Amino acid sequence: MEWWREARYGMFIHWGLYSVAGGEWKGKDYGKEQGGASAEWVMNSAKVPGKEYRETLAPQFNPTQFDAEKWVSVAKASGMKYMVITSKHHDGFCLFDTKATDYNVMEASPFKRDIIKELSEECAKQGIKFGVYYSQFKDWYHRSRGKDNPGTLTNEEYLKLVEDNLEELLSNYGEMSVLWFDTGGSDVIEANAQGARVRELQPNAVICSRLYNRGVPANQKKYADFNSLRDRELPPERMTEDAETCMTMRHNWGYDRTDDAWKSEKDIIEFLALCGARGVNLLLNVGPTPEGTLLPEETERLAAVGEWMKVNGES
Ligand code: FUL
Repeated sequence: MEWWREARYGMFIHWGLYSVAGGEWKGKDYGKEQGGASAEWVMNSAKVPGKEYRETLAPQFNPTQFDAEKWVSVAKASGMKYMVITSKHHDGFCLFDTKATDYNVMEASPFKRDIIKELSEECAKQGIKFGVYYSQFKDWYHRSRGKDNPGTLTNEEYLKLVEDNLEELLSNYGEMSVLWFDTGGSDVIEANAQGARVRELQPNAVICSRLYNRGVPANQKKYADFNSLRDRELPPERMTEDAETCMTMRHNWGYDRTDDAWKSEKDIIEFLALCGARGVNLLLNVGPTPEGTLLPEETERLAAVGEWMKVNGES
């Protein structure tokens, strides 16, 4: 945990097929500022069947301007010490080369570049810790959700997919420093098995408490290394246990075409300072465009934090 405790500030990246939709489906806005769920939830919000979602968005996912070197440099210059990207969000699409499903960047999209590979290698090169977000429980594409949403896999097959994906993520990308599981609804036995596998394959990786359901008592969260607080949640007093909160720069986590609720540079810096004072790490989110770029509003804010960090001797 040592590097993680010292790191304090990292980059969160929400990127996937939903970035192409940009919070809209068939001309209707499903982004959070419209009172709906966040943009990366569009598949669920607009009740899009898996096949239709894939056939509409995957052929359009071709972010030719993606440049891992740029993203990692921007994070580093902002004083960030680690990076966590959505390897598979709730829509089930894998941003990495996997044999376990063909619903992935190499086979289902024209892009055919392993995003996790490019970013992990660049992070290693520039000395930033690299980790992945992986939605182990919610998967609206693969996992059956009843008669109306059959999914492509049975529950048993789905658990095997998670197992295989973890094996790949933990074996094929060098050092994996963070496993950011999300919204565990799985039972404790399942979660423990997944945690144990992480320990086996990457003993130094740090595991997010969202591997477990929120209702599980702390002493049963066997493999949770740090407590993931809610979005922008901070305790009133300094934490004694390892904790992290996350925050996005506007309303939505994934790219949204119309969201202009940008937090100011001052808001972000003050929140980061407060996180430091309360002993909580901050994972600050960007939602890159379908072309593969960070938005100017994001890079400006990240640069401003970097300046502040320098002036205050933080990086
Ligand atoms: C939540 C997810 O449902 C959101 O889409 C986002 O990824 C946020 C950071 O975590 O559980």
